This record gives sequence, structure tokens and C-alpha cells, in this order.
Amino acid sequence: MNDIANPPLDLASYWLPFTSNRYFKSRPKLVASGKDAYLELVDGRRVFDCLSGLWCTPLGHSHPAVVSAVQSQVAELDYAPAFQLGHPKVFALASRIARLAPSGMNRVFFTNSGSEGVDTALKIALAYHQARGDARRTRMIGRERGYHGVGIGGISVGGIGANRRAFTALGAPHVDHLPHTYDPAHMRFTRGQPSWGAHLADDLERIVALHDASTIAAVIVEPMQGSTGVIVPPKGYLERLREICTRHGILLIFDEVITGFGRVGANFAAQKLGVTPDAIVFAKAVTNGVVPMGGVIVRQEIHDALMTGPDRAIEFFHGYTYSGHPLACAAGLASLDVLESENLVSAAAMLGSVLEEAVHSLQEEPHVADVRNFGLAAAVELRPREGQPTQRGFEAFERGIDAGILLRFTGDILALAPPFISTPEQIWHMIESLRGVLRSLR
Ligand code: PXG
Repeated sequence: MNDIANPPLDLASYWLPFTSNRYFKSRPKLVASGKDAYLELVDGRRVFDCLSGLWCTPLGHSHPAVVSAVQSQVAELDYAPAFQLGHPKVFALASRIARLAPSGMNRVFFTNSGSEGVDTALKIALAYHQARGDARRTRMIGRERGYHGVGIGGISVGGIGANRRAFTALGAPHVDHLPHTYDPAHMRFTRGQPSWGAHLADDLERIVALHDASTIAAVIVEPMQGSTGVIVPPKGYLERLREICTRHGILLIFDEVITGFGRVGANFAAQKLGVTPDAIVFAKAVTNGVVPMGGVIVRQEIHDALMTGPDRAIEFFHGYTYSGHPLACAAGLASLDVLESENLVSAAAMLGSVLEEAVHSLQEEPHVADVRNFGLAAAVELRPREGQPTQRGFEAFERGIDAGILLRFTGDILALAPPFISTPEQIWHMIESLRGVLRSLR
């Protein structure tokens, strides 16, 4: 292990998140630096960043405009108390985000992560109904295979078994789940949105009938499910969810932590899909992953409903020491400047067509069970090795690094979401490298 750093690093104390710690420590992979669409490991291997970090660095690494904004900010104002005070950049960033959001969604609450954003959105939903005298509306509806981070609210509405099972004792009690929308029999190798599956939204009517609409506060879904392996919404599905929520006075929350800020070829998936929710959770790309930040955008009416109570009284008992941190705001303003001035949302849309063409050329490669894509995101689902599920995904990840591509695997699904600054040649090169990896797998 002496070659990974000089002097040798003690790997014992650090407990890695969502990682096989014992395996990692037997074969550590340490990143030394990043530039544009590439990361370099301490052993000198250079890899194309196929998932833009963890979906969070669409502008590539160390973008000079973001680096310089953060450097200046830390020298000028490193922290400002978040309660009872503000600073100019936090207002500027909120207005900027409101300008990018669907019209009418113009009030922004800041958190430090997607998980905190999700829990904040759920709290806003409860507080909103209470403020309107509808305090019975406490139930939350999530969806199978949904990922909404790891807070107590997020794992309760989330639908990934392993993330919930051990912790149900802490979970929010009043939760139900819609079925997920993935059915390979109907949508294998679909390009973009599947035409089958809109009817799955009707399950919300069944849930409403079961619990009564008057007990349901909100439905939360990722417009495109990311973490579980890029599950694309069937045509008409989200429209129908919207219609049912509106009819029953239920708030619709889109968790756009992955899809927000250009990933699907529009500022938000809400705009790409033409469905406007009541709240949008964001994180990741808002600061290009440079400083942690998340948040919630809500319709003005939801915000205004909470602006009640005695003069000088706090209206919403919620917030974080680092809500709207000056460094995050500086990184956010600079990142959104770059996104706009370099037309990177259109670039993402254009590269999405390149990725679609390229990734579907893998359909006949060994082990490939499905290929799907939406915007500048795609998944290649592998058939699990007999008796050893997840091993193929894991091996693809390991071999990818040697082949110059940093892949992200979840079980046997490989997800791709390259930076918006990628060239079409880099996208094709990524896919050709992946083809080589697939052919090398057993
Ligand atoms: N909601 C969604 C939809 C997410 O994708 C979160 C909330 C939580 O965000 P924080 O910032 O608390 O991690 C996420 C996070 C992957 C991957 O490989 C996805 C996420 C995180 C790490 C890896 O798909 N999504």
C-alpha cells in the first residue's frame, strides 16, 4: 500500500459512505486531481468521468470561473450567520434559480444536500397543509425504487429496500408507495420515454381510495429515477400523477436532485416534460459539486400560505447553520453563469442525441439485458451472473478504470451521465471503451 501516497496513508480511520469499506481498503482507489471531464488517480491512471462525479459536476472539474469565484469569496466573506441575517449572494442565487425554474415557482429554501432538501420539502408540505387548516394531511406517498437521499424523511418515502430495511424504526409512519414504472417486457431498449406505462399512475387513485385524500399531504417522485438505474418516465405518466394530485388537493414534489440544471436538456425535467409540480428539490449541479448545496423551490402560493403569525415570529421552524453558505452561493452563481453563458443546457440536449445513438449500439454486446436513455443520461443493464448478482457490475467498474473510464454501477446496472462540456468524440470514446469492458467480462 506504500505506493498510494508518500508518506503511506493510514486508511483505518475513514469510514466510506455507500462503499464496501473492507474491499476498498484492500484495493484503495484515491483521486489526486480533476480537470474538465477527467479525474486522475494517485497512481497516475487517468479516467473519463462517465457520471460527472456523482451526477454533480456537469461543467467538468476545476472550471476556472467557479474556482476563481470560490477563491474570491472565501477571502471576502467566509461565513455569515444564516438565521436573522442574509448576505447579498444568497438573494442573488435564489432569484437566479427562480428565473430558471418553471414560471410561478419562485421561492427558494437552501439546504446543504439533496437529502436535506428532500426532508425540507416534506416538512414544507406538512406545514403548508397545517397553515391552511388541513392538519389531517400527514401522509406521504413515494415510489418503489425511488431514491430521495438518506434522511429519515427521504428513506421513508424512498423505495430502495436496502436503504430502508435496517432503519424502519426511525422512519416516518404515514407513508405509502406507488409502483415503479420499469417493465422490461414492455420497454426493453427504448430510446427516450417508453410509450407503455402511463396507466401505472392510476395506482395513486387506489392509494387515495385506501387512505382517503384528506389524509395525504404530498406525492414525491424523481421525474427520471436516477440512482436506481435511470428509469425513464412513461409518456403521459407524470401528467396523470399531476392531474390526480390536483384533483385531490395533494402536493406534487419533484425530486430533481439529479435532473435539475440541465441534465435532461432543459433547466428542469419539469420543463422538459411539461409537468409543473408544487415543489422541486435540487442539489448537486447547482454548484457544480464544488461546494455542497441543496434546496427546495416552491410555488409562491405555498410560501405565502406560511407567511402568517404574529409580527416578528418565525414562520417556519426549520433551517441549517449552513443554509445559503457564502461559498456555496458563490459557486452556485458562477456555475449558473457558466451554464447560461456557454449554452450548456443546449449542449446537454445535443450530446443527449449523441449518447442515445452511441449507447444503443451496445444492445448486442455480451451480458446486455437493457439499454435506456433520457437527456444526457443512460443506463446499460447487465444480466446478473448466475448465483452472483452485482458481481458483473462491480467487475465492469474495476476494469473500466484500467480502460480509462470511471463507471458508476448500482448492482448490475451501469449508469452514464457525462459532463455537458464533453465532445461527441469523447462520448463515443466512452462507449467504445465500455464495449471493450463488456467483451472482457465473464
Ligand atoms: N434525491 C435524489 C433524486 C438523489 O439522486 C439525493 C436525493 C440525495 O442527495 P445527497 O446530496 O444527500 O446525496 C440523491 C442523491 C448514483 C448516486 O450513483 C446518486 C445520488 C448520490 C450518490 C450516487 O446514482 N443521488
